[in-house]
Amino acid sequence: MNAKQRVERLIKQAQLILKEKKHQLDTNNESETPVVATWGLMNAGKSYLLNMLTHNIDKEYFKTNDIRETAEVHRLVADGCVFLDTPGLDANAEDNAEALKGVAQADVVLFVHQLQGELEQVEVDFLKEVANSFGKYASENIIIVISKIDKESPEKVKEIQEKILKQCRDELGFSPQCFQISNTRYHKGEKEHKDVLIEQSHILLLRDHIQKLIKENANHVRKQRKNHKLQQYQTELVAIERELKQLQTEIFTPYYQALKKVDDHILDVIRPEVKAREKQYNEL
Ligand SMILES: Nc1nc2c(ncn2[C@@H]2O[C@H](COP(=O)(O)OP(=O)(O)OP(=O)(O)O)[C@@H](O)[C@H]2O)c(=O)[nH]1
Ligand SMILES: [Mg+2]
Repeated sequence: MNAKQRVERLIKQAQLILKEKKHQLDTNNESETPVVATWGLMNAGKSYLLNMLTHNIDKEYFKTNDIRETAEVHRLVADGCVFLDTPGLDANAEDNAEALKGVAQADVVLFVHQLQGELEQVEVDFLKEVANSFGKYASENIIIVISKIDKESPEKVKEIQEKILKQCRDELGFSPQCFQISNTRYHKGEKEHKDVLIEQSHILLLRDHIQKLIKENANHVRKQRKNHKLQQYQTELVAIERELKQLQTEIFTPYYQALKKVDDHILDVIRPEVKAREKQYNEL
């Protein structure tokens, strides 16, 4: 890429950032309905969980599948919230970006992790940036949901939960609430009116917790995330400005050097010659 193309690219980037910044500043978040988003690796049980939280027992509103299913953000309003289902992470870069778009709007993030062991490195990496954007609200408003607990013994679930919470504390610097849930238990419990299964699914506990959180702090969280975003834009703009200045120097340095050469030539060669001619002339 030549210098001209680099300058054009930087200017385009800056224009985009300024547009997004203006959009952020123009949006009055306070009147919006609170947003809850699921997020996590493929097949973790995100869509199934949202069906259970949004009372979709008989019919799947959010499609579920054993293979990669959700490829774009889907939304549903229920219980006074907007619920967002996002594509599973780590299928491809486009899906990851799409999922992050959903998460960027959320007041509450349900990070769904299926019971296979502690958080994978890729999950830790994804959580890092989002936890940062939540600032002091990260511990409250990012909830770790361990799904499919019907597949393991309670002891094993507890052991995995402890490991995950340690990872969050040590590697991510926040201490989230953790819910151990089973979508299938809740589904069966609702269908067959089995209260014990409903209770053992912990879905109602999670639903109540989300409602409580949203009433308490949704607006503050948005402000926090908005400020974080604005700060990020500012940092990016400063970096672009620095790069443009650097390019300016790179572009003009050869011209300055050429000019200086002409200058030096005048000083070294032409001026003495002019002086010599002047002297000759004066001696006439
Ligand atoms: N045993 C058990 N299976 C579950 C549970 N939750 C989801 N599943 C199954 O796990 C598979 C994936 O569920 P989805 O809800 O589609 O997972 P997802 O995270 O939305 O997947 P993507 O959209 O592809 O990222 C499906 O076969 C579900 O039936 C659960 O609590 N227990
Ligand atoms: Mg899904």
